[in-house]
Amino acid sequence: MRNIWIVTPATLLLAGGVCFAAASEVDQVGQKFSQTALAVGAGDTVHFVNHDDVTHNINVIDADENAIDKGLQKPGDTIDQLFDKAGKFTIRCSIHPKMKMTVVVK
Ligand SMILES: [Cu+2]
Repeated sequence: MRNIWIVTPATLLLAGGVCFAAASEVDQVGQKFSQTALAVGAGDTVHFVNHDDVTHNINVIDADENAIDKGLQKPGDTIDQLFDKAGKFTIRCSIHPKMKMTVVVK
């Protein structure tokens, strides 16, 4: 009897032990982030989803206080941020100063 192997790209990735990028979601509800801290791997993307009925904003601030302003985020909008380097980042909303969370990239 002959074995038939079906090789898909996913099989190759798993067999090779290759790390591949993942995505995480953070919700904005009640003018808060759904978590205060999130750990991701370098190369991962975080989706910030505005579930509120007010406009938010995403600022990504690194350990050297360099900020990336991702702009205004209307209700229902998603802002994606790729974290391609290791480090600790603070996420803030410039409209609601109490909205703050940390993303640790390993
Ligand atoms: Cu906000």
